[in-house]
This record gives sequence, structure tokens and C-alpha cells, in this order.
Amino acid sequence: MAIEKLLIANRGEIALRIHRACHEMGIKTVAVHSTADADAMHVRLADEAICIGPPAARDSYLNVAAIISAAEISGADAIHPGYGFLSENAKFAEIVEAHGIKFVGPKPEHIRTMGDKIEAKRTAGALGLPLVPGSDGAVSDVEEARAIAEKAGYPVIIKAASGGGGRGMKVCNSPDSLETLMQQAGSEAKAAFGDATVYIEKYLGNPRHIEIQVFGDGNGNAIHLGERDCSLQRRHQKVLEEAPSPVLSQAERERIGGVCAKAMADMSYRGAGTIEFLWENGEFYFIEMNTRLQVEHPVTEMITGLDLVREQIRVAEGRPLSVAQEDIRFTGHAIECRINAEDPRTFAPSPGTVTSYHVPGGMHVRVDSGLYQGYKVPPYYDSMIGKLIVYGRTREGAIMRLRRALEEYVIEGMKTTIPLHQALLTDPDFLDGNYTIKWLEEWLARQEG
Ligand code: MV4
Repeated sequence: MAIEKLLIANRGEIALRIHRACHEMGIKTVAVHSTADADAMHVRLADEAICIGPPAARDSYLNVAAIISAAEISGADAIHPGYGFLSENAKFAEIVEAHGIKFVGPKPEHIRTMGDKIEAKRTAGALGLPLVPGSDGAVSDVEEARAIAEKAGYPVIIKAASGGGGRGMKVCNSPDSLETLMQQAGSEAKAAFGDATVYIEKYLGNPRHIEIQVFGDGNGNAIHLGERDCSLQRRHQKVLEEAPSPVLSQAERERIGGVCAKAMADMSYRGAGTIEFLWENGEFYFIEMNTRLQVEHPVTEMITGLDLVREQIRVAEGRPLSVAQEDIRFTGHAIECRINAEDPRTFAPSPGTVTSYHVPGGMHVRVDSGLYQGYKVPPYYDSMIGKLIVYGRTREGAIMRLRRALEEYVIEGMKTTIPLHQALLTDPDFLDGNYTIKWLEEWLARQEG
């Protein structure tokens, strides 16, 4: 059941990334776009393009009826949702499949399970993944909450079951504030997600964010592709990611990776997934699972040589994974810088027209971006305009190459986060790999002073 024509239900660099994988596999592409994206690079390159609505995402990239209609009209036999937008919407995946169209992503039931953070944790625990100590499911009763917090030890964190991206979380330092914070977390969760359900975990004070890339064929075979260290983030937006993590040994990688791969095999997971952990003092603690391709997937591609979008398409066609675990070798080091159209100091969005553009090149340099000279960055969407990814045989080599590539990168007509990356790449802590999830915000505060 080979896919012949694939509809890309996304925009920007990831739409281009998907298009490239398709054309390398001989698959025709259909771009869908809002009126604001008529001149986007992936729209120009796609074999067909269909306008699905006005700029606001809810009327275009989130418009299920318009996207399904575009697939029907163009005769696409598959839809790739990219990341964000409809990528983790179980209902959308079901609707796509109900129309006889292949969804290039996990089974809807797995998207649904992992979208509920409590269900995700229960499932992860049952599959043998190490969990953060805390409540076994939802907590509504304050007395129950007290007992759980007492057992886990303060501080604890109260999280929304429907949350994600850090919204609706409350750190609680003592029993005195537990009741108030639980109520606050519950009502904020209700307002943001329409669901007041919360759960409690021990709060880890200074962890790293390390995530494991997994892949399943949907028939009980699954592999892991090692980890990415995504600790460098600001306000829950990742800024720079690297693989491998500076703190893991090959033995630790194989151990946690093996546990994750077995878990995915046991649930017959299909497609790409990312299992997110907090890592502190040599221990992994599961927090969430993302059932999509991630922005930072290229660092994994660079150190494994595997094309993750190609693998996604293969398993969507019902074919097996192209590699077995024993075939996977982790070689060298890769780093990705997210380039945003933002002020590098205030992070205020800075959309505009690209008046001058020059991309870095040379050995082991990859730029995933839909930018071109004259392109007008629309103000309606995420401010990420591209990613610069480099590979080196060592972490030091990758850092030197990244500095060189950032020097070459010219984007005029808007402010970008390139200068932020350049400053980051000279910091002694960064050079030592000595950072946690709190480090970047503290570093930024020091730059201000
Ligand atoms: C935590 C935590 C500390 N302890 N859970 C933030 C987003 C969501 N995915 C989970 N998050 C956290 N959960 C416990 N038990 C700290 C965070 C957290 C964080 C996690 C990953 C990357 C950046 C972060 C920034 C602030 C807080």
C-alpha cells in the first residue's frame, strides 16, 4: 500500500522537510496553506497547493473539514501533520483514517493516551519506565494531597492532567500553601484546557531535560535512537538542542533507550515518538510522551544517519522499520540552533521581509528553513523561521563548526536570535556541557545586568 501522494498539513520549515522526504521517495506532495502563506517555499515546491482559509490557524491549519476536503479533492492517500497544529489531535487522526487516508503518525488511541498526562504516566509506569514519585492518578481531595506530598517530600509540583508546555503548574513548598495552590492549579487548568483535573509529583529542583527518540512499526517492533538534551529553554521554548547529551555514557544511553524501546514494542506503538524525562543525579524520571515528530529531530538524524520522516512514511505504508537496533550506531555530535524572528534580548516577535539572505554551507552543515530573499515572514504564526544544525566528530568540533556557520548566516530585514546563539556558544558553562533547565533563564538575566 505505497503512498503516491501525500498532503502536508503544516507550514514553514517542517512542511519543507516533509516535502523533501516525499520527493526523495518518489511521492507527490500537496501543500495546504492559509492566505498568508501563498508565497511560502513549501507551497512553491509542492506538486499541488490548495488554499484552506484565512491567516488565523483555527480557520486554516486547524480547520479539519478544509484539510480533509483538500485531501479528497487532490486525491492524496496520506496526510502528514508535522508538529504542532493537528499533530497530536487523536480525533483528527481518526477522521483521516475514517476517510481511508493514511495518517502519518501514531495510532489514534496512543495519541489520546499520551495526551492525558495522568493516563500517560499510568501507561509509562505499567510499561516499566521510571516515574517521578507522586500521586497515582488524579488528586481532588486535599487530605489525600497532603499524604502524597508528605510521602514524596516537599517541594511538590501540582500539574494539570490536560496540561503540557508547562502551563498550569504550581510548585508547593510546604503543607500551608497546598490547598490554595491546588485550587489555583485546578481553576487555571479548567480555564485553559476545560479540565480541572490535577496530579502531584515530587518537584525536582535542578534537572536536565533529556528525551529519548523512539520508533515503532505498529506491529510490536520498536527501536530507540538515543537521546537529545533539550535543557536549554526559555519559558518552555527550546532554544538549542544537542545529541548526545553531554552527561550520558554509552551504557546509560543503552539502558534507558532499551527500556523505552521495549515499552514501545509492548504497546505496539507506530511511528515516531519522544519520551521526555527529567534527569537528576544520574536518574531518569518520565514526565510526558510526545506522539509526533519533533522540531529537534535533525540532531538525531545527524548522529544516526537515519531519515526520520522517511521512516515515518514507511511505517504509515505498513512496511517494517528499515533498521534494527543492532544496525544503529551513534557517531559524533550534533547541535541545533533554533533561529527565531525575535529580538535576541527581549524575545519580542520581529516579523518582516527578508531583504538580504545568505545561508551557511560546507561540510556537515544543515539549514532547515523556508526563507528566501524577498520572503515576507507573516506575523500570525510561531516565530521560528529556521534551524541551523551542524555535525562534528566531537562536541568541541560541532561547537567550532556552529560558530563558523552562524558567522556566515545573513538574514536581513528582521531581528533574529542568531546573536543570542553566538553569545551562548562562548559561555564557559555551555562549553563544559554544564547546564540544567534553569540555566538559560539565569544566564539571560545575567546578560541584562
Ligand atoms: C517538572 C519539573 C520539576 N519537577 N516536574 C515543565 C513542562 C512540562 N513538560 C514538565 N515541566 C516540568 N516538570 C517535576 N516533577 C520541572 C519542569 C520544568 C521544565 C521541564 C523541562 C524543560 C524545561 C522546564 C522548565 C521549567 C520547569
